[in-house]
Amino acid sequence: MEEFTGAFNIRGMSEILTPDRVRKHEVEADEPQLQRPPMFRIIMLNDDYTPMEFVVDILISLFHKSQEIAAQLMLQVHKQGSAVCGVYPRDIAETKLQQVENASRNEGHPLRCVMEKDPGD
Ligand code: TYC
Repeated sequence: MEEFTGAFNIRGMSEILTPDRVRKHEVEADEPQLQRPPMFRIIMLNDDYTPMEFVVDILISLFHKSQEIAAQLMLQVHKQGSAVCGVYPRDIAETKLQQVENASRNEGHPLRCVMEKDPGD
């Protein structure tokens, strides 16, 4: 008779089985999930030409800020030169940079962001 167990955390299996159908040798004990990806800050940079309204629109559409927070952030960048507008895993951060660049160039604006590893991460 086969031995069955109700344990979860099944690895390398191509199909999902209900716990009572899983053979013991196919199951590993639960392990703590300690790994998470390094995080990167997107820093928006000021320039003298991009219209304020366009920056606010970008912060709403690409960084999911509310109208009010977007306006505050835009003014922070305008007055202080830069501000963090989001923190993401590397590939998402790279995509955001590209999206800002594409949207800005399409409209003829020089708006730019840079990314840096989150120092608090
Ligand atoms: N400084 C720009 C202006 O006066 C506005 C601006 C704000 C541009 C934030 C870029 O990231 C930026 N029109």
